[in-house]
This record gives sequence, C-alpha cells and structure tokens, in this order.
Amino acid sequence: MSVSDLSIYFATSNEHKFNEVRGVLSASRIKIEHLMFKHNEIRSDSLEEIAFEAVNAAYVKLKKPVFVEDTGLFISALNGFPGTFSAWVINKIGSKGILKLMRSEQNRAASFKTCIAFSDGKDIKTFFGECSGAIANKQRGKSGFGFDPIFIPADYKKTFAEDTKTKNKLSHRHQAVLKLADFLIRKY
Ligand code: ITT
Repeated sequence: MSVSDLSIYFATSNEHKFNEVRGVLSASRIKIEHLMFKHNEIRSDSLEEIAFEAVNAAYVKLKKPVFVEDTGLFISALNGFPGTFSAWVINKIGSKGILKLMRSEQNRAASFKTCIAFSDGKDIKTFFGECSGAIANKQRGKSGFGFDPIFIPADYKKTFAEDTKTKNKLSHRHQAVLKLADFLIRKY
C-alpha cells in the first residue's frame, strides 16, 4: 500500500491547526481526514503526556490510524507559562492578557513547542517541533490564530499573524509534521 492510499485521521477541535497540518502533508501526497475531536485533555506539564493520552482516546473512538497534536507557548520570563495551559489561557485572558503580564518585562524570549502523537492501535509514536522567538510589545497582524499576533520568530521582525508564509515555513507545527510525514512514508 502506498501512503497516498491511506486514510489517516487528525483528531482536533481546532480548524486552524487542521488546515496548517493538511498543507504540510499534502506536499508529501499524504491526505488526511478531520476527526472533530473535543477531548478533555489531562493536566500535565508535558506536551508528550497530554498527546499520548489523547491519541489513545482518539484511537479507541475511531479504530483507525490517527494522530493528535498538542502545542503550547512557553514564555521564559513567566517560567514557561502558559505552556501546556495555552488553550485555557487564550480563552480566559487572550493575547491581550499575556501582553499585560509582560508589560514591564525586558526578557521577551518565548518558544512554541509541539508534540504530535500517532497511533495505529499497536504503537504510539511521538514527533516534536519547536520555534524560538519573542513576545511582541503589542498585537500585530490579522492572519493565523491563537497567539500568532504576539509572537515574532527569531531573526524576523514580523509576527506570525503578519507573515503566514514565514510561519508555514518554520513553525513548531511544520517541523513536527515533517517528521510525521517522514515516518508515514517509511512505514507505508
Ligand atoms: P485540540 O483540539 O487539537 O487540542 P486546541 O486549540 O485545544 O485544539 P492546543 O491545546 O494544542 O489546541 O493549543 C493550545 C492553544 O495554543 C490553542 O488553542 C491556540 O490558542 C494556541 N496555539 C496553538 N498553536 C498555535 C500556533 O501555531 N500559533 C498561535 N497560537 C497557537
């Protein structure tokens, strides 16, 4: 069987994430289906633990090859906050709230980290991606989602929300998905 004949599902409740991942995988001729998956993820400081538990739950539901992806924004001056609590934080205080917390902070260093977990019902494989950068002083840009308006990748001036092309080229998600694609091509 070739990888292009496969039915692989991405279980997520986030359409932005789905579209970004589909874009990267389609370049490797890997088609994915969307499993709308609203799951109460476990509380943990580890993206990998969260993704591992979630992909197990998704496989039990679907009984087909499936992957999930967990991402967090880790801000150095806030000891890694919001990290694995990013989804909760964006809903409660948003990017505006993060900018408030960072108002008098000189150290703007932050990174996005992603863990993808893939399950075929027998094994679970995990793949990681990371993108370093800085928290902007104000929100800029209209594209993207989540914290994109306040994140400037290292060596660039524009936020992810101002420059989607750059985001799609070097993001945490892009890196993790390339590793997943490589694995799927070898496996199938
Ligand atoms: P799932 O159903 O896939 O879990 P989610 O939106 O809850 O969707 P995550 O827990 O992985 O996804 O992500 C936490 C939040 O971090 C997410 O809701 C966004 O607000 C933010 N986020 C994730 N990826 C991002 C990105 O590439 N750019 C900006 N913000 C991002």
